[in-house]
Amino acid sequence: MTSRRTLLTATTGAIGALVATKGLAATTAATSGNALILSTWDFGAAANDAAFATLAKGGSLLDAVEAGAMVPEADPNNHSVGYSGYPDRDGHVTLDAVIMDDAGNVGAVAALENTMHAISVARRVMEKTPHTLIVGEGATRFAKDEGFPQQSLLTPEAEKAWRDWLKTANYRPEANSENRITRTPGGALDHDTIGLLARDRSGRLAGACTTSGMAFKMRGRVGDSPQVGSGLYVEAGVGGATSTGLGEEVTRIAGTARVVASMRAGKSPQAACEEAVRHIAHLRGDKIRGVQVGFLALDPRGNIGAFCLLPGFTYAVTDTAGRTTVHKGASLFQA
Ligand code: SD4
Repeated sequence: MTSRRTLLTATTGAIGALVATKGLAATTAATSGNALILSTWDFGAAANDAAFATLAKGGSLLDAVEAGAMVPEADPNNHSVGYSGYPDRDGHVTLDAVIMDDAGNVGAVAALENTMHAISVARRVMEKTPHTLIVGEGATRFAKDEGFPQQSLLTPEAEKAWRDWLKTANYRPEANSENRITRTPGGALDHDTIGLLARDRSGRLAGACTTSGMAFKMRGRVGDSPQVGSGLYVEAGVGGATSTGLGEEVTRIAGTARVVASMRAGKSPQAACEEAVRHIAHLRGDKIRGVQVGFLALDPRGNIGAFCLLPGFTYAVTDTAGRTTVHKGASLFQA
């Protein structure tokens, strides 16, 4: 397999410094037309590498995005995807995930408990049931019945964060907590959803999105991530899109369906992401002050789009040679 290393697009050698830098760096041109795998946030780099390795071994696009999504799901230091995700306000870790190919095959779970790899359960929904989305107790039972290992997903660190949060019980999602170097459990409401898009050399596409959602959310709350057309949408010959940030703001505009619709109508992936972000701003005005939403898009030729409301959104791109770079997304607002 090609040897690769992760490159940053800033002059500094650390993500922390990259994120701390004010201003925008629209770096899509560096890889446009050559992207194979695209994912949200800096930690997407490791997920992309797993996805690329899967493709290199002859795996399918679905295999690749699933393998990528499984990386942060298993990471105990990532507090908003899979194992060790921050719980809801009642202390339950609940996971949301969706997987989709460009032929309209899709599976999703929401409010899943006790299974680390929500993305694999979502794929099982797609492959073994007549449904596209199973939620809550039914999803949890389905995963158990399908033989997925059952365990508590609440780590001591996440439990402590929750208990600290209970002292104020103030639900106030913070923008870009993903990129903090020092995460303060209980202080920062981390929300590190990973959304992945991948294509093969013939231009077929697939995507995956997995999260534990907003930390300390209401019990039963489902965000954008597992909802087709909000957290993820993929369409043959047109492109795919995924989202991150405060899910309610994505869901109310069916964000990724909108991005792909714009691409279908002829917009570039970049213009399509920008249009969706501008629409949220137009629709919501002052209500989205301090709120982050980011979209990524990939077309069948490997052109990418990335745009967000606030500075601080980062994303990872892997090109056809397997080289992975981390970029800052251009934003509508400066702060
Ligand atoms: C949610 N969109 O549950 C997710 C959270 C997220 O970066 O993406 N955070 O609302």
